[in-house]
Amino acid sequence: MTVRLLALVAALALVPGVAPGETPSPAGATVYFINLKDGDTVASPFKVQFGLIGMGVAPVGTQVANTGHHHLIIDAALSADELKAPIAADAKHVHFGGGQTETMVTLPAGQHSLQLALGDWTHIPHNPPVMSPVIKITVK
Ligand SMILES: [Cu+2]
Repeated sequence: MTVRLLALVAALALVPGVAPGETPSPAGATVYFINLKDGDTVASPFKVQFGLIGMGVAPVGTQVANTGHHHLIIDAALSADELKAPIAADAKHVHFGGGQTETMVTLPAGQHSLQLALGDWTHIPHNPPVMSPVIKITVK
């Protein structure tokens, strides 16, 4: 009896539990800017299109494996700690929780950095994080 119970406990411990900040991303998952590249000059407002390879887009609150929603990081970077928590929601961290794959962005003239980061159904980046390279653009 005791041995059986221990075996059951051991089996339950092996069930992969997904803790906050531990939603896995599949190998090769890539997020990228479809219509912008590093060094581009744009006129504000400008369109930004989000590309995603190897995963799907799902709205906030929908927990489906290998999905997430886009976040546009503007003139900011996510620290190691921030990669384990829900992404902030402010002017520099824009959420697309409805599953949007493009947006219009208004920024003042000058140089700005942009980065895409995928978040899970609770806005936490996947493990490993799925983020684009940072690109620098000039708004004229
Ligand atoms: Cu989000």
